[in-house]
Amino acid sequence: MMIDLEPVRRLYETCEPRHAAARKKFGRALTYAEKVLVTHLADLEGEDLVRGKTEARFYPDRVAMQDATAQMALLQFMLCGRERAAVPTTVHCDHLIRARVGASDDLKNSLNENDEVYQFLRTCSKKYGIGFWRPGAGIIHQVVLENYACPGCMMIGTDSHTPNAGGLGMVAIGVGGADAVDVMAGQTWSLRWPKLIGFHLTGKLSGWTSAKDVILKVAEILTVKGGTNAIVEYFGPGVASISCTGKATITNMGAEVGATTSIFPYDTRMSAYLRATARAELADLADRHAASLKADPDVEKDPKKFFDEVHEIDLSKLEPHVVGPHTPDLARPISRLAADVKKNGWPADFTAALIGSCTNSSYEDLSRAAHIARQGSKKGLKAKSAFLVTPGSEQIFETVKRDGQMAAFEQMGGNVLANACGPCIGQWDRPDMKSGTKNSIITSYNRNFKKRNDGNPETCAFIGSPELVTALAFAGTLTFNPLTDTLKAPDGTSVRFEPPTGDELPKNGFTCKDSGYEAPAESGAGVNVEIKSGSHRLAFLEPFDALDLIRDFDDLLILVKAQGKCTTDHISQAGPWLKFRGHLDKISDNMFLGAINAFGGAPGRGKNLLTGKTGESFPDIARSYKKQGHGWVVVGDENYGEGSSREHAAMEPRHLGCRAVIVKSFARIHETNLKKQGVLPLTLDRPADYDKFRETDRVSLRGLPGISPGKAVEISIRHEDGTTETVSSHHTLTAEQIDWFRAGSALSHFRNLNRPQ
Ligand code: MIC
Ligand code: SF4
Repeated sequence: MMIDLEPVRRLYETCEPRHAAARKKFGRALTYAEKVLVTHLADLEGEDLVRGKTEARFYPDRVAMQDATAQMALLQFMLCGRERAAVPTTVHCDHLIRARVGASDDLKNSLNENDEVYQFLRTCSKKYGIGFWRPGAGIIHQVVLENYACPGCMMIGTDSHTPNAGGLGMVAIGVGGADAVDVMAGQTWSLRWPKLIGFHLTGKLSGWTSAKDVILKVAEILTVKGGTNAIVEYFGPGVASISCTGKATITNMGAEVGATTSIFPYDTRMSAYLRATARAELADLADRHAASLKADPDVEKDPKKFFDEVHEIDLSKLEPHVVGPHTPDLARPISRLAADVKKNGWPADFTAALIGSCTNSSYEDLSRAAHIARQGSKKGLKAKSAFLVTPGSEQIFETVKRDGQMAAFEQMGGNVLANACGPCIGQWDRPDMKSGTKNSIITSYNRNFKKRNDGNPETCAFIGSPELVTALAFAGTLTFNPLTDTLKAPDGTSVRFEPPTGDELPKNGFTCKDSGYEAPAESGAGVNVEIKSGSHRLAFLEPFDALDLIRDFDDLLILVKAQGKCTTDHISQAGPWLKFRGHLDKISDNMFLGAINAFGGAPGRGKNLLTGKTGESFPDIARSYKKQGHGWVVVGDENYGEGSSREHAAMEPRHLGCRAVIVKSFARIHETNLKKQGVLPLTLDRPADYDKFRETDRVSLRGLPGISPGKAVEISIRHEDGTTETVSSHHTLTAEQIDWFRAGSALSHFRNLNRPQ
């Protein structure tokens, strides 16, 4: 077993007294999410806990990081002066592997291409007491679910899909690297005390309907920002009909509604999963404490008293769904897809079908998809489009290889990729498709923003369950509804698929000869972390300097006024840029390359207001402003910074001279990342004031020396014609976060505090 049971035993023993104290404090029973939160609070008695308003301080039990975000997190951790990570921490190499030809060649190429980065991560892990999962071991969230996720525990992870572990009853939250550094440095970690959204599940999953369809429906109900600063908690009789890995699919993709995390209560399906993944002792322990690992009985009796919002889904009536393109909340049942595709003129025939990813690569997922694959192959059908499979971990790969699911995919023409993120994060070399060509693809992944998978803005990406995607792959068209339609087999007969079935867990147990885990050194004293001078991939960091709160915030230029969706992919694209994740200056060359400027022009380009030149790239303009000592701001729309946890989307602007980001509303992780890096996140009191900002304006932020929690910040906008308008905005900085802002960044503040006197 990869986790130490002793701390879990101690935690479970504190549950009852802690929960009793919290019931007393709130004067009512507790939901399950609240139970886990209160057992991890730094000061249950002292904290003022107002949902969606106050910040609370926690001691999480564990940290997980993936290679693309761990580089920056570890570069920051190295500046903290600690010898070892204060809590159990792991690093997972999954994002940097390119999908080109197939698992073994792609892995070999990646080891060559990324050797320097992997060596850095490996030696850092060794030195600082961090567990290291080498390339090919699997995708962070699958590996965590199989080894570290633990009911009733709390984890933070430098990836927005960390909530995957909520499928095993854990409060698991996605954060930027600087937050991970707090926890690894033994400090408390703070989070806005979340609102609670309850989903009451009734009925039973059956037939074609899968866990994926539950979360696609949730995304439709809540939309991409409906979960912001809230935990989504599932309860009700329907919960029992969803396997543990199915629950993880649902909590994983809760990131797509902006939720802080999502969680299911502990149950027998979780117990079975723990036992199947060699954690029987943990299952026994959790079984004994089961009452602490679910909501109090009163919650289900009258949920409206406990949740800010309650929604119902009857699983027996839920149809399989498909969402997209371009946003995960554009949902419809499969029965309406054909008409929708036609109406909107999206290409009906798709060019690739992809299954797997951290969201949907469990044994059950692949077994159900393989059942469909076998039905088609038996009738002589082959996939009509490219069909790519990414297993979530080495353990899954070896097990489905042994049990025949892989062979079923290969027989229908599937290509098995490495156990890694691959096409899901844009690491997909697609020789078949020139950028700019309009086409559709369908995946079982979780994100489908423009350019996400193959860098092509003209690719329409749809998302559905792996079994549905597999069935569609035989048809090659989005107009096929496998629940009602038939396909023609080569012998002229018609083929109608039976609803998919598949084992939840392998009858003969999981198999894994080489998990890919490397334990850290007992003592890191002799381990040297090196970065080659002149490296293009890695560079040591310098903490950001403090700014002058009057002078540096006056007469700012507007670099970009982002129009519509501005996700972290728009701010700092992944794909080809992932290779510079450890080199702040180099990766800053991708800043805002996907952003649509409200002032017109091609995406990623704007006007240099100092030279008057138009059509320059945003990084070039920002560098020129910085060189001439001009600070700048970003103006943004709703849910600005939606999507991933990458703190590069905050560090790059900070590095190139951004002082504030002024928006209609923020996504949670990105707002925190901006605070951590010393960029002021401001929300307009009146969203319509967004329209007042013009391209040639000068923007001044008033009263910053006196900035304090809850105090408004006045924004004065001077137009080119000499007129001035003032708009009001608010920030959500706490007193501690104001200290970060004053110091230049959270890390600069930490170093000031710990500087030898
Ligand atoms: C993603 O799914 O967008 C990523 C890539 O996993 C990111 C993290 C990153 O940008 O490295 C996330 O979800 O946080
Ligand atoms: Fe990797 Fe995609 Fe999962 Fe992000 S969402 S961790 S890129 S598989």
